[in-house]
Amino acid sequence: MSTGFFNDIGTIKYEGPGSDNPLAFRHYNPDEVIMGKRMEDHLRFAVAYWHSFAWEGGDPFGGRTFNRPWYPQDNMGKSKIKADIAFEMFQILGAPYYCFHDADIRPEGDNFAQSRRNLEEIIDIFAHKQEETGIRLLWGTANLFSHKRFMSGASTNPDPDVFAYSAATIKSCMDATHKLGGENYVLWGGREGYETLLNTNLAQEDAQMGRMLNMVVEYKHKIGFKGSILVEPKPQEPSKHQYDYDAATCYGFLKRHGLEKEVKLNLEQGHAILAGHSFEHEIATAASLGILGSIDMNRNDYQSGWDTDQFPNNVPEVALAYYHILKDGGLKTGGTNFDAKLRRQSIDAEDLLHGHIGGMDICARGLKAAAAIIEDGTYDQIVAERYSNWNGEEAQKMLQGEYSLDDIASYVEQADVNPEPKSGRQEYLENLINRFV
Ligand code: XUL
Ligand code: CO
Repeated sequence: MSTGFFNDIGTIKYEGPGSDNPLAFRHYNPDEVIMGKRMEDHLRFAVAYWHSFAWEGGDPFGGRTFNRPWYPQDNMGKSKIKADIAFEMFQILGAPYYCFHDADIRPEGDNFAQSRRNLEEIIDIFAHKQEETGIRLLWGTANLFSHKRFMSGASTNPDPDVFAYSAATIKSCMDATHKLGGENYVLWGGREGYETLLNTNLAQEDAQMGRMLNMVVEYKHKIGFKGSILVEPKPQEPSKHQYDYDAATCYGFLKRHGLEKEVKLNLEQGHAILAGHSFEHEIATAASLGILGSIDMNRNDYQSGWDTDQFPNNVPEVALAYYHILKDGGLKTGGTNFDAKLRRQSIDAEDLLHGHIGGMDICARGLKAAAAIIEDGTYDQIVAERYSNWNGEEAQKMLQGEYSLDDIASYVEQADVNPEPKSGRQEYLENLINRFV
């Protein structure tokens, strides 16, 4: 039964590129087969509960701008209304997945046990709704950054009681995710970092964070959770410096704590930009290290320098992201989560639909372009050719460690090795890629 929140708008349909209906898809066609797989199964879209249903439209200079029937979000009755409308929106959009933090979906209790009971009550409702609608959970996570108890970090807090409270919260969120058949569990280190080095012991905080993630992995195996454990890199905001800075930094952390085979990454476009990278840099880096898990597909405003969490609208950027994902074999347990929010002036219920429809269409265009690049093959061939001399016998011996530095030095003199520079062909490659995007 419709809640009426979306004015009884029916499900959004694919109408093709010529459609001028703003409430239709022009490119996202779930059943269209791309490289042997349905588009829906490639993209695995998820709606983020927090931005669409918990965030009230505030910014550092002003409060709530939205008016929603589930405000104030401080009691179970309102949480249930919010759940009804959230699942209605997932269905209208035809989004196969959603994601949540504990704090998005339930009111905070007077103590930990009450908060956990509130969570469990809502999880039972979600389980029922999932069964009714076929909508699934892409990932669950714990909000270990909003409440003031986490102001100095969660697992990296100088107070062991906060570490313990965080561990208990993560356990309850892993239980909830497991119960709902979630396909991943995410840890974003919201305040796992520092505001000033003057009060911070880096080695101590690294040990705490490493122990917490090891416990998460131990618990995953204990309960038989089959999904992936994902860490989400971000360099700063809210903290001045966050330890999970970027993909490469996270890999170092995982290696240091013996977790590189157990944990993968959830990469966010906006976080990549904050770290001074491109999104495709983060994706390609994770893929090359074997730890690409899932993506948060939301961009930042390039002028403001903040994590503005906007819906994607740049096809060339999105195409390169999906190119590297396809080359890595696709998203597997991961998905395309819109960790994206409306602008605070977009106060209508319908704006929530426009944001997602546009994002889904942009991703579909990016995916199609990426597939076309791969199917054409010219680009891959040029890159392969660039390294092709490494296939030679002597080059392979150098790479495999059969020659030492002095062996190679003698060879260079004997054979009078005198390399001729070759063009990197950047402009040619840019033009080639632009043929597809
Ligand atoms: C914050 C962010 C989070 C994580 C989940 O920048 O991206 O929403 O995705 O905690
Ligand atoms: Co995110």
